[in-house]
Amino acid sequence: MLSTPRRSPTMVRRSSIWLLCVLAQVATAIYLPISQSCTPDKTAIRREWGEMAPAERKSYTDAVLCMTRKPPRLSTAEYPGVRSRFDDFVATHINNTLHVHYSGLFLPWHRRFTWLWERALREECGYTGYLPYWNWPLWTNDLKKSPLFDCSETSLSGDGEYNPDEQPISGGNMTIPRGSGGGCVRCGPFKDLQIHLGPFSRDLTSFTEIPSPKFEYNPRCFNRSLNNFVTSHYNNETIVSRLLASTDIVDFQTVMDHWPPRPDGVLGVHGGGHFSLGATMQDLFASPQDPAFMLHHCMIDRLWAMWQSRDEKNRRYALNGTTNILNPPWGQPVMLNTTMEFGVLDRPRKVREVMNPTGYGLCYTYT
Ligand SMILES: [Cu+2]
Repeated sequence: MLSTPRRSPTMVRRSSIWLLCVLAQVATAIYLPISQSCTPDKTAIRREWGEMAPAERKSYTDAVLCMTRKPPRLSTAEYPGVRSRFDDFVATHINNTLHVHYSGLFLPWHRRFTWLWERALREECGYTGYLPYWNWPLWTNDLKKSPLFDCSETSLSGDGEYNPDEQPISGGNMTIPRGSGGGCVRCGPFKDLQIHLGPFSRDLTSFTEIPSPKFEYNPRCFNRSLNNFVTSHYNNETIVSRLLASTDIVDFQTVMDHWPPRPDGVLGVHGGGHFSLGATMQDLFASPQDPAFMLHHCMIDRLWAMWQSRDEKNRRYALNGTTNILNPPWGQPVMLNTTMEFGVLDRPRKVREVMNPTGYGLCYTYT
């Protein structure tokens, strides 16, 4: 009969330590996803601006102002125009603009970007709510009378002063009349807001390099030009319903950026929101300097999330386009394992990590 070889006490000790390690790893692997999993009781609810109580709206704009007073994490030597934590977000947007607009990364990248903003407000500025959204069709008749832009203390400020130099915009097959302001915003919570980055020209001269003024320091007032023509033509209920009725991701992206929904359509709901506020918000690179930027993109994210959840099987992981602006033929197709960059705001993230607002550490829904 063969006898089992006797093991020395040292061997026994080593193997039990090894076993303990394995068990600990297994326990962690099981426990962590459970503790981090997004259950309904833990899910944050993002609400429409007008749905929030006046005090809640004020706490949001207070937190935004707090971000404008906090020191940046980006180096001012490398980014001379970055003077605050708020500017960290603006510069990160500028740095990624040529990859995350009119491309396959538009929806995924901005989902993470707005989430990082919400997290920063909560963790660094004591905000206890969640990111609000700007539900465009509710306020298309008169932006100046909306709770977002009525210039009250519980708004996001309102129109800028009248700037006689602002001109209508001609593009494609139509002309957009000028807005009603165009100058400095002098009322509401952001009346003294100074912006530091941009402005960038609307003509995209290069698709591969960040144009001038890059990250130069250019302090000036925050300006707006409310434009009811744009919001009523491009952000109305009909277009939002058409967006949600999109049959596939290509269709969804088309309506998002073009109306009528053809490649020659002028503005979709995305551009519509930007041009409804004009001035600062119209800047493709530096638009996050308008505090309404995050609420506009929160609405875009909401519509994407709603559209995705209506057909889990076909839409949850649907992607289309490349990692470059206007999807040039040489662009790399966006896949679930494509990496997105967020500079000092976050570690690089895979597209897969943002496809579900209740997965990979994200845990929110919308009213
Ligand atoms: Cu953007």
